[in-house]
Amino acid sequence: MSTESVILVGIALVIRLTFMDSSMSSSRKKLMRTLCFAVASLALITTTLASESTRPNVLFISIDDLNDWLGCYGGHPQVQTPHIDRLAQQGVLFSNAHCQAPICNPSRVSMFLGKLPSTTGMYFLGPNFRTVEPTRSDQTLFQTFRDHGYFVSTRGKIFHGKADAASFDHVEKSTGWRRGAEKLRYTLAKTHPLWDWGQVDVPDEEQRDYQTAAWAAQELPKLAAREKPFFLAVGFHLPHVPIYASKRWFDLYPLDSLQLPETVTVDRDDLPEIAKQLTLNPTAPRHSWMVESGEWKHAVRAYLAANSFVDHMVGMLLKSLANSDAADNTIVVLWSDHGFHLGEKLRWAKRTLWEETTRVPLIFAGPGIATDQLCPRPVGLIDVFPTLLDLTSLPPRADLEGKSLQPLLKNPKAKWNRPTICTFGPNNHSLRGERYRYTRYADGSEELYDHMNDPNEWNNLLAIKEPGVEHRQVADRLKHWLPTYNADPVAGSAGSDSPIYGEGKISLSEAMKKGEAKRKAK
Ligand SMILES: [Ca+2]
Repeated sequence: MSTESVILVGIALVIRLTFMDSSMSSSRKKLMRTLCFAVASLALITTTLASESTRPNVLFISIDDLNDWLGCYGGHPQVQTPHIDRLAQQGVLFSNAHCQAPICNPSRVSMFLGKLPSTTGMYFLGPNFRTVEPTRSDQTLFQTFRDHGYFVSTRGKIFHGKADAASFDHVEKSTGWRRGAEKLRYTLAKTHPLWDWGQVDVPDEEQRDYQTAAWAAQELPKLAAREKPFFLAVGFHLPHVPIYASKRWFDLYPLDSLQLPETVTVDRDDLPEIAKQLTLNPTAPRHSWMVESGEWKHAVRAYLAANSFVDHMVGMLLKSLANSDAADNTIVVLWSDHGFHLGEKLRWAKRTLWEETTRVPLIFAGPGIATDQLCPRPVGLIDVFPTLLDLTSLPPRADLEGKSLQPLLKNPKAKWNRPTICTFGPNNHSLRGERYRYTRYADGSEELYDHMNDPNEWNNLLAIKEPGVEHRQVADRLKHWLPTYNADPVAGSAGSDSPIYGEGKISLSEAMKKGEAKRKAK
């Protein structure tokens, strides 16, 4: 019986008693009325408690810097990720999901606060959102679930940097091996010290991400046995640089048959200058170096190996959940904070407004969600917060800028009339609709790509002096969705790693020193 029906039954009984047998003495009537109120109230309390303890749990799985190189996303023809592929079959895979910022911190802050970077001014790697206005006192996704009776627990990389204390009932400290100062594969003097990849001779069980997965797998049956519903947030660090895995995972991808991403040498010729500058990350190796040094295939192989290793660990979590009492009452959400270029558009890493960076895996499975469905509608990580409130029947929050995906989780072909947006730096926005990507930079220059005919975004349809009327109309239609407010970067903003914002004016070796000093300071 729902809370509403209990209230209605209570009211009905009171009315019935009010007009009951007139022969009954007035004191007796009063007593009956009081009893009736007490019964109705007790039923109401019991029902409310029951609905709290039967609310679905949430298993929230984050994978850092994971692009579409998953079997179910088809981003690389050789990648092997059987566990994530199976999860997609059990739920809804969003094939056109995008982050709201193309680097860790602002992407995660936007997702967890449910606000756009253009609203908060959080555009770059720093500062921490708790140290600045206007986000200092914001209530995160996790806090909201805590406030509604959930036990919220976490381990691994969920926030960029330290876990936000107010967000969790329990933060389990990471343990396990991670690459130290030694280099695995190459020594290019002028890149960030984290930039490295290769096979490691360290058993999987000893590695950091594995220990995170093993802990979470042990924790799930315990959480399932609790009276309160749970929200477990598990964050994997791989395949973020340094990209490594053990021999078992490298052996899946023999070098001699490895396929590399498709590129065209003139790809960047039709880009506005601001696009070239914005994406000129001085901490990553240049694509030309990757090709000339012969390292391209080694990095691609390491990324594939790391993805298969992470997939194995996701499998550990899903197996534990399936064997637990919470199997039928848990929503699983798997996502990444942004994608990653491995040579596409002649670039490496993130910090771009192109498809390989903005597109992210996003999969939902569990109660109330369709199974084995692919949803092509353009959605964002910012939509996850309102969706989870909806799926768990928690009250909606008016301050959230995303939109609940619940209609699409029931019917993945349902109508959806809005594009999604990704922002890098103030007033540089890229809108992704179902077919087109439209990008407008702060200086007014533009890009337009037709994904039906150009999935690699090789041809900027607005680069020619007089673009066709049809393309101009598409751009104008999408432009309507650009934010009208663009917050200044918050105080202490840093970590754009772009020449546009000054930081790129330092030389590559200075960038490297800066990175090393930061690591030592930790
Ligand atoms: Ca990241």
